[in-house]
Amino acid sequence: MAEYFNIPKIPYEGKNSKNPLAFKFYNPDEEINGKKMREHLKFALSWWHTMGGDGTDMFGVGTADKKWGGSDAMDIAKNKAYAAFEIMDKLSVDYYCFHDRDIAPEADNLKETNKRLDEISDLLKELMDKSGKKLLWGTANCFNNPRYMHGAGTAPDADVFAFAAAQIKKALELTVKLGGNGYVFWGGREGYETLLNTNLCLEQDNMARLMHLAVDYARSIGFKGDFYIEPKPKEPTKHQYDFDTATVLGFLRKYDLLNDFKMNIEANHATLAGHTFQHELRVARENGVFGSIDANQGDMLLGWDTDQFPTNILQVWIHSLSVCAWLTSLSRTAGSTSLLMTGMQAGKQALAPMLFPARLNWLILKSMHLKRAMCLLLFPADVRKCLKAFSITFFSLTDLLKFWRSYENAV
Ligand SMILES: [Mn+2]
Repeated sequence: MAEYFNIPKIPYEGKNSKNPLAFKFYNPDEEINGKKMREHLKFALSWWHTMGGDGTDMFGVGTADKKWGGSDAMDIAKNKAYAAFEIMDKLSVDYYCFHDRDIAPEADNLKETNKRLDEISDLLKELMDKSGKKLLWGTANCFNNPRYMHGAGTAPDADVFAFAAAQIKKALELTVKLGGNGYVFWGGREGYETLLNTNLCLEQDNMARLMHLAVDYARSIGFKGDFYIEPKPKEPTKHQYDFDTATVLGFLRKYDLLNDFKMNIEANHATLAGHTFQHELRVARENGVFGSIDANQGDMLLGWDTDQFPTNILQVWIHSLSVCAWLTSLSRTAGSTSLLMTGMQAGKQALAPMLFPARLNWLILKSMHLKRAMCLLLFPADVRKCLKAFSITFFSLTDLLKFWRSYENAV
């Protein structure tokens, strides 16, 4: 089998390693609190960004070759699968996630399209059996094809709704076939541009109807996992019905979907909604709907979803607090600093791959001597607010500085 990535498997070499292609902190099989690092948080490769994203933007065509040496569409799809399993192995990533259209290209009709999906999912299953890699979640791409220009579940056209239902039915079958832990709804076009031609209530009734159909069908074919909604406030639609976690919570309660759905929270979607990622994590956690996260970051100088790799070490640390507080099942009033510190330690390690490229930011932070007074002066207002909230809720100032010092030593 041809090799797609001309690099060796990335080893763990510890914090003193000078090898740029080595993990300094993430040691997948190291046990922390009785659980391996790779089991604390399950990292997943996204098929669309990693294997399919070719850098296309509004003003030009793609600049990265993501054909993986293939010539026709099905060739490319197969090579993509081989390449994905190679890079997952080399990076010690145990899970992947996909939209139906990421793994196999759409054909002229539904029957042919589904045949292609059967063929590629057979290959994926074979590669999974060989490697032990797993599917985190599956989803259907109900936003690319022009038929979805006015939405899928919220489309004002019964044929479009029916097509979306059929597409989701197949995506659920694939998710079950590949043993996926979850199934995601991201409704990029489930929204509106103007109320002058939109029946807002009917559209949301229809979207809920589609979700109930999906849940009923999935349970009937043995799907035991969670459904997720990925909130996003805008882009491509101006007003999206799943604006943020609080909005989605209201929707789930209204339509009696809370038993089956949780949130898949993305950092850059949170910031587009005018929130911090931490806010979204906290709202989800405290309402019992914290499901999965997309740990990216946006660019504060841009107004769109840039899906960047997280490089702000302080932000990542603050986000890890939310995740770890959840992992250790701490309530806000428990006040058990030592338990939280243990949780944070585990989380710091588990999130280490995210911290890996952030060394430069960290060096800048270090030069500030980590004095809280300095932080208050130098960090943006939302970070100051977070620090203040945490120091009141969980920490004395001494604890906070102690943790930062141990963190400084670790980095
Ligand atoms: Mn995004």
